[in-house]
Amino acid sequence: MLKLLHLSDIHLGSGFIHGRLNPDTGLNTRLEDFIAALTLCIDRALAEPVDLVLFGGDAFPDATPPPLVQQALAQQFCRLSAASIPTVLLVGNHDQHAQGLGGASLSIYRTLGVPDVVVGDRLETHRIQTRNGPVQVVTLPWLTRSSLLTRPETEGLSMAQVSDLLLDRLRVALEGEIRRLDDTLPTILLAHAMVDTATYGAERFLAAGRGFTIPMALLARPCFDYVALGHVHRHQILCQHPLMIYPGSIERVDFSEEQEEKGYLLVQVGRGQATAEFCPLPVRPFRTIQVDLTAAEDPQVALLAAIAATEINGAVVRCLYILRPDQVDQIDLGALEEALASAHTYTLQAELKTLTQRSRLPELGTDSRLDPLEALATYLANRPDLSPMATAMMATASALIAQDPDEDPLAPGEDTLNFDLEDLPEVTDTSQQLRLL
Ligand SMILES: [Mn+2]
Repeated sequence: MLKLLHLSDIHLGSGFIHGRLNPDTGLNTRLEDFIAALTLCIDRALAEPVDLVLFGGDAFPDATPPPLVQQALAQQFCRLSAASIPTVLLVGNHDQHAQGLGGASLSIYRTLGVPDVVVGDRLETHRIQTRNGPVQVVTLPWLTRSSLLTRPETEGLSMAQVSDLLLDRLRVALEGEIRRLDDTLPTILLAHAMVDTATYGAERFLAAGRGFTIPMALLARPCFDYVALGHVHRHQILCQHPLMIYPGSIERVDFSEEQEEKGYLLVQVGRGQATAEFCPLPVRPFRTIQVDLTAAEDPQVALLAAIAATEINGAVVRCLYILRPDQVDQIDLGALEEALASAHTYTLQAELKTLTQRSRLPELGTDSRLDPLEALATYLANRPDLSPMATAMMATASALIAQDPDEDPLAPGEDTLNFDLEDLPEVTDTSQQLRLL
């Protein structure tokens, strides 16, 4: 049996908005968090030690990470290389360069010839010699249309037809790899893919429109002893035979991952068998405090109570509260900031809710056709607050409608909208002000 560590979706360098500057290092604290999570994965691989490390793709937010971030990742994977632990780095959608093939942010490891590091940027089979014998790893990086189809082939086809054609191509290409496998060796498929039976999170939006979904049956082939997946940030087991697992991301990329446990997998693989153990990582908590204060007698007290009831120590916190416009003055932001001071970072997001909703004018039903002047008259009849300017508005509207469209509507000498702003009633309600704008 081989022992391997499977991790995925590092996204090193993302989520800075949830961090702050660490004055001691000059780094964003979220970069430090992500590095710490990755360091724990590599520590474990070395401590076991495992025979092989599989990375399921999405090392960075994009294919051109800043040198500082690129180096932070390299420092960790080079520890495996130094310990002669073979590592497969698969290319995810975030690692690919938008134009054409190659240039993926992980290809540098191949260019530099880093010992024991294999880069999976195409569909191919790697025979890898580990301390516990040989293993074959089929790498299936994120596929885009251009990696399997040419433009003339897709011309005039619908999205669904293109998708079917892509899957046909993939089926044939994968079949080719499978036929060349040595069926006496433990065999692993390492794929960065959106599998149709998975439960998605933010990655669905992050990858919008650029990829395609692969049916599970296409990957769940008996020739594979373990299918190591990447791309979906939520850890999940998709299949038992063969064992097919997303380890998920190693840190929370955004609030959509607030409830998800983060970690990596320790997997034992032999020919015809595999078992996996999910190992949670102690990552920074995210907390959402959501409270509707519109019915609260004292909104400040209610909001402070909601904050006090939440474990915010060292967490990334967002505090969402709903207020009536007349309650705005009752909120003391300074006191809220004080109450949130033990959070790692926090945001306060207030939403104003006007309780008296504006009703649609029954006279302006969808079935009746009104000319614009009639519509304006009906509107003004329902807005007594606008009565001081009603006559002027009607006159101006008639003039505008009667006008030759080529003429300057406000040319000198013509009637202009003429009324005294002093005549308007004093408006105190914010919602009324907004309606006037
Ligand atoms: Mn991905």
